Amino acid sequence: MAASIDDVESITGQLDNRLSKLGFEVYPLKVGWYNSVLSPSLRLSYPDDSLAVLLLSTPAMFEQAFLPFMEQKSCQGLTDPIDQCVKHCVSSAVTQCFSGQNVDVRYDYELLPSRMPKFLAQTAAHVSGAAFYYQQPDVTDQPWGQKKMFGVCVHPRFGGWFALRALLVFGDVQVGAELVQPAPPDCVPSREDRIKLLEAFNFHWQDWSYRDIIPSVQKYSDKQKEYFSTPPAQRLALLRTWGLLPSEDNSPDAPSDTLIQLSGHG
Ligand code: B12
Repeated sequence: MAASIDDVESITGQLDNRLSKLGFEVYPLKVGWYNSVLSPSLRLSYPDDSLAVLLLSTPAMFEQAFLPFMEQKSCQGLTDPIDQCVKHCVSSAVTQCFSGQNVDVRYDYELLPSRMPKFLAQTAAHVSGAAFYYQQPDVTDQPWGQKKMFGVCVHPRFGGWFALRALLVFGDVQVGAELVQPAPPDCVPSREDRIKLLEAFNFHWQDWSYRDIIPSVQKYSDKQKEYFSTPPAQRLALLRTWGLLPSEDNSPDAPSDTLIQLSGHG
């Protein structure tokens, strides 16, 4: 269907209505904005005018969605608890808002058979205007020689205290020129700070410092920091000490720490 700007606002509004109270933000984009910066093998196979929506989690997601999800004993099986929670929130919202419609939901942790991610979350964040993606070429006169430095997105309100979670592609919704591409706010404009940011993200990401490259309106709570700084294989044990999972002795069905497959991205 050819969609007007009102239709786009209705789609993002319905998602926002269900997901903002759980600590998520939603940003519309056109597939063409994303595809135009990628090589053909990484592009999404949808027409350029197709509508997509990027979802990210803010610091509030942990307390507003994850802990209640665990308290309701909704976590099951062998996949990462945060990934299960995000999937539960997003798929319930999509089913409730768009039942019968063709929505391709891609999560940040999913891989294609080629082992490439199902979508490049940072590229989607940049082209949707959600968060500037600072990459190696964004630093003039680079000090790192031949070394490959991973890039990092900075959100104008949350700095680095957020995670990119999913891309929803509405293959049947085509938007025209009324949806204008917003530039992501360049909140780390100086060369010196960009070097500091990329070095913190690549060499010291465990100390959280890259997340504080700009002041943020909200950060991860101490509990959330404890969770994400625990190695993925020990997170189930931590959830047990918090009383959010049955102890292994009492429950033969409890997921095993050694079998669990974890993405671990926070
Ligand atoms: C694989 C992966 C890793 C790997 C490899 C990292 C990498 N970047 O390749 C490892 C395990 C090392 C890793 C580690 C971490 N990761 Co990681 N990781 C991912 C994952 C799943 C895929 C990244 C990937 O493979 N990209 C493919 C490469 C080729 O893409 P690229 O480098 O961006 O190159 C493309 C762009 O340059 C684009 N392009 C070209 N020209 C232009 C121009 C413009 C303007 C634009 C916008 C794009 C563009 O084309 C290129 C491809 O051809 C993403 C989630 C996702 N689905 O995207 C998270 C992700 C990047 N990781 C994330 C994080 C936070 C981390 C860690 C801190 C761990 C943690 N606590 O979660 C560490 C930090 C890095 C480190 N020091 O090790 C976050 C980053 C958030 C942010 N603020 O940017 C992400 C987005 C996950 C999330 N849920 O939020 N990670």
